[in-house]
Amino acid sequence: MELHDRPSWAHLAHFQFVETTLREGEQFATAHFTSEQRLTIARALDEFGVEYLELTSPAASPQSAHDLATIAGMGLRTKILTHIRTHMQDARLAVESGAQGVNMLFATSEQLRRVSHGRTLDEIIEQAQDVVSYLQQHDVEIRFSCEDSFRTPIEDLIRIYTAMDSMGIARVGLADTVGIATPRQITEVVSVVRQAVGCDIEFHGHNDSGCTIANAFCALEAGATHIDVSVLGIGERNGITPLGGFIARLASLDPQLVSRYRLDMLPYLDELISDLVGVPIPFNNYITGTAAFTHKAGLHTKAVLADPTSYEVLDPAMFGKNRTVAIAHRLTGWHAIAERARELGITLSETQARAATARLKALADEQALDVDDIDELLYEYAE
Ligand code: HCA
Ligand code: CU
Repeated sequence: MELHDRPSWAHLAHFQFVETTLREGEQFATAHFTSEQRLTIARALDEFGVEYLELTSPAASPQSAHDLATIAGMGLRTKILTHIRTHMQDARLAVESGAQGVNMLFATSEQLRRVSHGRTLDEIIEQAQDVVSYLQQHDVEIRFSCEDSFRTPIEDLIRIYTAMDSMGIARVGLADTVGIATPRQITEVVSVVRQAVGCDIEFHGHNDSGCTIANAFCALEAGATHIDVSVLGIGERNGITPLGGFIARLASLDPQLVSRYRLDMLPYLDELISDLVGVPIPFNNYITGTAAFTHKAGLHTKAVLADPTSYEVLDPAMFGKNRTVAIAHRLTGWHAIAERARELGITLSETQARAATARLKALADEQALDVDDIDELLYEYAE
């Protein structure tokens, strides 16, 4: 590739979303979805077009088991998974629920093995074998994940994943449970696992140290096929890869990578979950934050008015959003002021527009202004 060529990202289009607002998202501090809300969320995400929904284990509570069965029976396009421990008891409940697949996990890092089950790798594989055989008899799609994969020695990961792969499961999962992995580490570990197994690879990453979108992206580049996300990234602690943020990562490289989703539903999805968990959408949120498409400084607004791609890597219209050119402040420029005058049906010469802008800047130094103040001033110039 020549340096000036734009890279092609088409090879990344094969990925599938495992949307886990109804499992990981339920582990968010203020999440407590009613049955009706769970159904609303499932329908909306199905309409958006995610390939999989991951739901809370039927072993969690009677209502969880009931809602899982209801959602699995709704005939949605998306496949319904439930997240279970690698236990026969959970596997039986999963089969009874009618879920099409299970995402099961086992703690494998030394830190977690010590506090959670104390088993050796051989014992983990042996226990998994029984559960896998049982699930295979019932035609359930199986994913096996090593909890805390990135604090598990790579030899241990490979030993477990190759054993699971040879049992014929659909996917292995790598989970950055504690949000510690770096993008380069993800690239390395996923590449090694990609070489070692023939099955699909899922990535699940927490955001404790702010790398979750970069990590999911590196996992995809290194050969992961399934990416776990939740709406707004809600999950345990400060959450996981946000659906909208990952969409932004890909759409900015090539909109074709995500054109199969109903992108115009993203604002609705973010608002829905924000309402249900009682947490506002952050101002700096990808795509749906209040400031995501606001341009302010004169140089920026001039360029954006001439060609939006000058300072925008995402087209707001793709997501049913509008850009905002902020003009009521002292950093404003005369191009933006002239544009506002045109919107009001006022014709200004360049000299008039420059003069109006100079007055406005002086005013803005003294007090906060809003658009009405600008409009008033422009009408004065029109007279
Ligand atoms: C947890 C489990 C998990 C599981 C991820 C997976 C994690 O809540 O601790 O099944 O791949 O982050 O490890 O969410
Ligand atoms: Cu998690």
